[in-house]
Amino acid sequence: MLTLYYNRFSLYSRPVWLALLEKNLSFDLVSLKLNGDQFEEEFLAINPFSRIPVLIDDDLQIVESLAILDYLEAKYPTPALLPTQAKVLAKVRMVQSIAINELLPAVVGLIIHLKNPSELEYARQRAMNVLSFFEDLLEDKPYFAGEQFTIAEIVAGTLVPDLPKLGISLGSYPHLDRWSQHLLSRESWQTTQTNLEEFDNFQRHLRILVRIWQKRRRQRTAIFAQRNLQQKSSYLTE
Ligand SMILES: N[C@@H](CCC(=O)N[C@@H](CS)C(=O)NCC(=O)O)C(=O)O
Repeated sequence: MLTLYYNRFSLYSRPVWLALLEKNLSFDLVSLKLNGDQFEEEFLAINPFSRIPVLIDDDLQIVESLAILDYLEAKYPTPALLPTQAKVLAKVRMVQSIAINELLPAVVGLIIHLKNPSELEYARQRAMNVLSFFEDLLEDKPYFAGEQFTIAEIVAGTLVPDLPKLGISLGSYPHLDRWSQHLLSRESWQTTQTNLEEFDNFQRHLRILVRIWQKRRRQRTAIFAQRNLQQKSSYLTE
């Protein structure tokens, strides 16, 4: 049985949730409140890095969203979410990495830097740079891999459709706009997409992130220190 530890608003969890739905797998969802659940002993035993998503498949525990997506593809290959042709695979992997490494931090920046004009502008330009790159890559194809829906849609498609809510219109990116509208109409997106009110709450929560990060850093320091001490003493007594 598959179990996904997630949170509805987690930008890293949503691609995994979408992949499970797109692959028509049956799974249980366990929602974690990120104001403390991630530091509970029970969860730390599953993920010592105290982050979601985590996927459990019988006796296997997998952390890190990209590792989970690869696992799902290898273990449940139908429908395939990765192309096999080298050139097309390279495009899909590029979109996936750029979405996570460039667009996701830009989205967070657009939300948290409302009162810092230079940081906000950096986030805006960073997001638009990604959009231009994606627009050229997509052209007039239905999906980044051509006719095949892939992980590129699953990862970039959790971020691009929300940009208009953050003040970046897709009007200048007609291919991405059409692609985004199509994704929003899919059943899996309808299930996982946050409505406007939820998205506003999510933004408010992220804006107090700086204070939350400091608190989490202290909590993580204490947990890591205790874990490292236990490791050292078990080594000495062996
Ligand atoms: N590299 C990890 C990042 C996961 C991550 O940072 N998840 C966030 C939620 S979106 C989290 O669990 N944060 C908990 C915290 O900051 O304490 C992945 O790809 O799975």
